[in-house]
Amino acid sequence: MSESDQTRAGFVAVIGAPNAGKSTLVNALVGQKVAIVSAKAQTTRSRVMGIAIYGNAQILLMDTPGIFEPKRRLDRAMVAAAWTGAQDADLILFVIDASAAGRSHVQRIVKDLESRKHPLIVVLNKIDLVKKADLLTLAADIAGRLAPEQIFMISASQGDGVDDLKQALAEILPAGPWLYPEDEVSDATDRMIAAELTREQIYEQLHQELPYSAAVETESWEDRPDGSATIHQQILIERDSQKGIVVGKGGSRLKAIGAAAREEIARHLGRPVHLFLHVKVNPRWGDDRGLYREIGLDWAD
Ligand SMILES: Nc1nc2c(ncn2[C@@H]2O[C@H](COP(=O)(O)OP(=O)(O)OP(=O)(O)O)[C@@H](O)[C@H]2O)c(=O)[nH]1
Ligand SMILES: [Mg+2]
Repeated sequence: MSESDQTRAGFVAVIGAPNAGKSTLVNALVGQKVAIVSAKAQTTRSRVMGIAIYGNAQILLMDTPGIFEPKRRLDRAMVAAAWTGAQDADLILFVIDASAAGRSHVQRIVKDLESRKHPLIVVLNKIDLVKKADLLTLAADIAGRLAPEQIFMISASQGDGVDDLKQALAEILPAGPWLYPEDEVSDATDRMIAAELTREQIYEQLHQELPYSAAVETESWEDRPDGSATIHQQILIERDSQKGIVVGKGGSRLKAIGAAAREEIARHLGRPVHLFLHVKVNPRWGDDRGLYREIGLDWAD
């Protein structure tokens, strides 16, 4: 086998501050949606693997929750999941929102990465929002402090620079057999993805603290003889007073969340979906071990 026939495969941990564009980038590299995205910070709650292929390389991208100063148990579990993802990887991909690079939690991650053991690629994202001169200053600062293998300037949402980055990742990964079937794009089960797609609508359609106080669980799933799926999900919220907001006037908000989520889930599955949403108040869902397991998080003490 010649050198160019040699397959490559490896894990890339995609880390960064909340809202940097990590999940957007993972979706862009994979070429389809495997991770949910929102304009609000702290959207991703657990590690999700997206699988991208470039030439002979299988790039296993670990999307991780944003790294910030955790307060609640859920926050601690999320940040722990991000750093564990980084430890397990062959390469760290550090995504920085170039328009918000001065923020304290970004600077904190830079500091933490100074003593890393892993090879590092830095991505300056959202270049569509930043002046070229500022971008070059930022790149020089990061190069001086972290000495990464490479720095890329991209726009994940517009696709600029994504292909060059993908090629670089493919070239840096170790030689070895592919670790997943070639048609697989994610390690998440359909049950998990369906719950995430409903949660994405909660981030999209509800505001203030509500998305952060909500979790979604797929309760039951029935594949029907006509090829459709009947899915029941529970939206867990922390307080009685939040119920009215989620349900809306005459049930209108819950209906809109359900309609949009159903469409997304049906697109993901490639078949019709009947989606039933139930709202349940549970002030202690953030302390429910079973739910952590369901969403793929380790319990944090
Ligand atoms: N202008 C611009 N916006 C972007 C770009 N990439 C991502 N975004 C937006 O940034 C917001 C956050 O994107 P996400 O992909 O959810 O960010 P994340 O880093 O995964 O966030 P967490 O999961 O909360 O840590 C969304 O509104 C995206 O549409 C970009 O290149 N340019
Ligand atoms: Mg995310």
